[in-house]
Parts: sequence; C-alpha cells; structure tokens
Amino acid sequence: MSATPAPSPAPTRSSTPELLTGAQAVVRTLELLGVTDVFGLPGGAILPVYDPLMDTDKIRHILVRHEQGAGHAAEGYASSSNKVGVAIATSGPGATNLVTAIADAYMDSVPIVAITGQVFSTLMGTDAFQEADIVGITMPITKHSILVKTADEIPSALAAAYHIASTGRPGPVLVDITKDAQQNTAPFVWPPKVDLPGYRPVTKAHGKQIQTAAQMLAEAKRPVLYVGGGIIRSRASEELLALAEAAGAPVVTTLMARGAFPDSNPLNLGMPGMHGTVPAVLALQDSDLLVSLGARFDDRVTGKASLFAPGAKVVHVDIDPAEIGKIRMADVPIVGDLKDVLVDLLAAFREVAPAVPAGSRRYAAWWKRLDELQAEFPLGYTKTTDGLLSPQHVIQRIGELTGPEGVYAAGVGQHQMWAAQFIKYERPNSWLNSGGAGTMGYSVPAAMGAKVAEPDRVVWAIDGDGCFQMTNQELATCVINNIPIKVAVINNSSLGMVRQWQTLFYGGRYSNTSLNTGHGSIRVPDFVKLADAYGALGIRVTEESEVDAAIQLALETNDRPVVIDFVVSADAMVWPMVPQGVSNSYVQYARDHSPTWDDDAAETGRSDDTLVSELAAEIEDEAELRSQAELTLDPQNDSTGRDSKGAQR
Ligand SMILES: Cc1ncc(C[n+]2csc(CCOP(=O)(O)OP(=O)(O)O)c2C)c(N)n1
Ligand SMILES: [Mg+2]
Repeated sequence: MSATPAPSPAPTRSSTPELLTGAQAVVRTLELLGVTDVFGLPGGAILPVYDPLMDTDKIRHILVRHEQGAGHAAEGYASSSNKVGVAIATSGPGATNLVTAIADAYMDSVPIVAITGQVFSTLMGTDAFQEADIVGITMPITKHSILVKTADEIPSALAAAYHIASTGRPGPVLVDITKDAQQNTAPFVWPPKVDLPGYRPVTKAHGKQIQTAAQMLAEAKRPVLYVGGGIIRSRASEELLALAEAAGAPVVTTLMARGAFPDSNPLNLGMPGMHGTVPAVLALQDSDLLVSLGARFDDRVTGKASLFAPGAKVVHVDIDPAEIGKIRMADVPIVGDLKDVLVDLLAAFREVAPAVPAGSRRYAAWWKRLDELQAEFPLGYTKTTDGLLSPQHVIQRIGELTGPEGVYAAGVGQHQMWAAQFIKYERPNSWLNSGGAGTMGYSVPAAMGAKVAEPDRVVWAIDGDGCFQMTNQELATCVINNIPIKVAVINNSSLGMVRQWQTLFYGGRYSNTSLNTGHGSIRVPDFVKLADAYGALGIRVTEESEVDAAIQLALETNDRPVVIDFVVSADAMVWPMVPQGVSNSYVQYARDHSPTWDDDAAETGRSDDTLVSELAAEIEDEAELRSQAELTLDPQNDSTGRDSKGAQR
C-alpha cells in the first residue's frame, strides 16, 4: 500500500502535556489518527474505553451483535475504501470471537486494527475471569500484535499498529490493553515516538530488475499479466491499465483482484483458477511469461503447482519479499510497491519494446489463440430444469441493475463463485470477499462495514443460505444504526459448494449438506419472516419473472435493510472447474466436457471420456497419496483413525 490515510492535524507538543487515563488516551489517539468509525461490543475488561467513547463526536461506534461481525465489518470498511478498519472487543471470549475475522484479514492482507481489553496486569497468567492470551493466540495470524500494560504506552502502541496495518503489505494488527493500563493516568504526548526497528517496507524496486522484466515482456511471445489482490491494496489500477494497454498484453484477474482491471476491457480474460474462465486458465497454462503483480500463486489458481504454466518464465512483483519464490521460482524477483513498480516498468517497456505497425497487434499469434478460446468457451450456464431459479441469472441481474458503482460482498460457496463470474466489475474496491480463508459468514457484516465507509454506494451482500445463518444477527446492527444494506440470499437450501463436491466426487451421497431453508422444505428459518423480525424488508422470489422487480424494489428501499430470499435450484453447479490437485490443463468447461483442442489430447488422440477417466484416476491417486502421507506424518494418528485422545477425526 503506498500511502497511509493522512491523520488529523496533530496538536503541537505543549510543555505540560495533559494527564489522561489510558482509556481516554485510546479515544484521543484514534481521533488523532483520523479514525471516524469503529465496530465493537463492550465487556468488563474494555469498559474503561467505552466510557470516553460516549463523549467523542469524532468517532462513531457501531455496536455489533457478535464480535466476529465487528471484525468482518472492519474488513469490509477497509476493503471498500482503503481506509483502516477498527474493531473493539473485551477480553477472553470477546477477543476470541474476533479471531476468525483477524485470520481472514491476514490471509487477504486487509488493514485492520483490533483493540482488545485484557484482565489486570496483576492477574495475567492466573486463569482470571475472562482471561485469554489473545496476543499468543493471534501471533501467527496478525502482522503484529502488541500487549500494553501501562497507560503511557497507549498512544505509541496504537499509532504503531495503525502504521503497520496500513503500510507495506497491509494486514491485521492487534493491540491488547490491560484494564489497569486503561484506568491509570499518564501524560498524553502527541505525536508519540514510534520505534519500529527493522520495519522498513521496500517500496522502490531495483532498477536493473525492472529493466530485465521490461525486456522480457517486450520479447515474450505468449505473456500474461497475472493480477492479484495486491493491485487493489496498492491502489495501482490506473498504472496497471496503462501498462497493459501499452503492451497489449492479456490480463487475468484472480478472485481477490476482481475489479482491479475493468472487465469491459478487451485485454481482460477474466478470472483464473479452480472456477476461472477457460481462456484465463489456459492462457496462464500455455504462457511463456507470467508477470505476477501482487498475486501469490494460491493453490486455487495454480492447481497442481508442479504442473502449473510449465513453459513460463516468471517475473514476480510483490511488496512482501516472503511471497517471492514461495510457491514458484521467480526468474526476475521484484520487491516493491506495485504503484511505483508499474510506472517504472511502463517507462522501461516503452524504451525497449518495438513499436507495433499500424493495423497489427503485439503478440498477434497469441491473441489469435486467445480470441478463439474466448469465442469457444464464453462464461455461461445451463438453465435449471426443476422449475426453480437459476442462481447465475439472479446474480447477473443484480449486477446489471445495480451497475459498477455498487459494492458486492459475497459469502463463501457456490454463490461466491457465481458472483465473481457473473457480475461485471469495472473498478477496484467494488468486490469484497473472503478469498484466502474462505470464511462463511463474511458477507453481511462486511457489507455493513462497506456501507458505513461508503454510504453513498449501493452495497449488496450476496450470501448463501448457509453463510447467512452464521452472521445474519448483524441485520439488527444495520436496522438500528440505519445502515441500509441489501442482502440477496441465494437459497439453494443446502451447503451448495460442498454438495457440488459430493455430486462430483462422492457419487451423489449428500451427507449433511441439506439445510431445509428452501423450496419443498420446512424452511427453518423462513428468511422473509427473519428479515421481518429484524425490521428489514423481506421479499421472496420464486419465479424468474419476479427477479427484476424484486431487485428494483430493493434498490429503491433505502430506509432499512432489504433481504431477498431467492429460491434457487440446488442442482446448479459452478463451471468451469479444475478439480483439486490436478493440472490446470484438465479444466472442464462443464461436466464431462474438457476442451478437446487441448494439445496433449490432440497429440495422443485421447477423447473427452478418456481425459475424464484419467482425471478420476489421478484424483484417486492423489487421495491415496495424501492419506498415506497423513498417516506417516501425523504421530498422533494411529491405524484406527483416532487420535491419541480417542476423538474421532
Ligand atoms: C466457517 C466455514 N465453515 C465451513 C466451510 C466449508 N464450506 C465451504 S462452502 C460451504 C457451503 C456454503 O453454503 P452456502 O452458504 O449455502 O453457499 P452455497 O455454496 O450453497 O452457495 C461450506 C460448508 C467454510 N468455508 N467456512
Ligand atoms: Mg446454499
């Protein structure tokens, strides 16, 4: 991330600093850092902070119904606006309720600061009431965590947390403050001395590496700009557009990068990965040069990593040196902030790349192939045959009727993939989702946070019936605090993504995936009644002819949240798909339909059916190898499949 939001003007250092309690210092520091909105829920160990929070008119505190909601709201706030999100919780269970959201923010590099109360410093380590070692618990899932035991440390700890969260590779930072530190007084000194030895994120990359990368891009025959979420965090979309257009190179945008590059731009091949478009998946696979920009070679993108893009050289740009070479060896590693690197790379490319004659295209043969792929394998779906709504149609219409200025926050599952595929994103920060952790329950609170950060935008939560049941309690927060989000429950009455895997890999044995919320079921709960109980507008849609009118009504209703229960078919599946753990060359456009022009298949004359059965065999081999590896590696695992405590795995 290139810039930290500017803190409010700081008071000049006076000769006799004001004496404040630690709790007052928390509020004053947040004010001075420019924080205007925080999400939280009080309890004994954070009570002192809640008292002065009542007096400030600079900070709006939004009382959530569950701390996980506060954490995801802070994430949605940050991801939609590039500001830092703040969540507050009490000690023990309050703090542990934040853990999922903190882990989520860590995986997706979201700048949030979590402030937790801790028991009195004198009681720490005694199993005191509501004591949990939250610094220890969150150590592996935060960028940094700080325990504060004295009042005078509070301004510097919070300022450091804010700085660390929002600079370099963004991420969550936890500040755990003991109750005595909140109650005691100390002189309030601003600006505080923030001493962070060793924390110096590199923003300006090495010129020579950039020259080499530019040369390789100019000489490549089949390059792809492999764009990850780092482009959005670094606010580098414009710079990306300039480079892509100057080079005329194809672009793929990962799940985390949807919106980083306009979908309407003809250079954009769409999303790569397990449920990516065929052109995006195969462009990566067949490329001779991957220019990875803020992406991290996630297994959902690479498939079997050892078989990923076998003929490609790699230029890997990332602000975090730990990402480079983590999964795939980089031929040209570039550590730096994308916003700066892309400007330099474009300038270097212009120096070395030959001009393209009028009327022709750079990488013409490559584009011919990609154009054919796009023509042959466009994103699409088969209409359902059971008379229930096609979820893809519903989601596509939400995107079309709302437009690119909206914000779309998805849950996790099939609906998430359809929302990534069938809504067209034109701007960064318009698509929010839990890409790394895959946290069910992210959507409603993240949408709530986004609506607080961006009140003038239409904000949709595109949720699943399973996910919605994990965090819908934040509808109460939305109603009471006048945060009119719109929720589309894509209700297939099942844990649909798990059910899809059961259809494909477990012979259609649907073990524990039916939720009974939809058509022909007992509807527990009835989402329309649930919305009503919260004071939101609830609408049920069962016919395709009602879809547009319901979306329009939602768009026109801004005095309260809206929940639309779209009763969709449970049999709709997410395609294309690369099954887990195999080469991306096995991408299937739809069930039993692999692209037949695949080089490998063409050379060996193998048919679709052969490919599919080979695929099944490969999956079985993988499963076998994996289970053997688990048995060998896990010392607690005995041959009965139970661990040493006798619990069933
Ligand atoms: C907290 C959590 N628990 C379990 C999972 C595993 N999981 C991934 S998708 C999914 C199903 C989600 O169901 P729903 O919200 O109805 O979405 P659908 O796939 O039906 O669209 C589950 C259980 C998860 N990702 N997160
Ligand atoms: Mg579902």
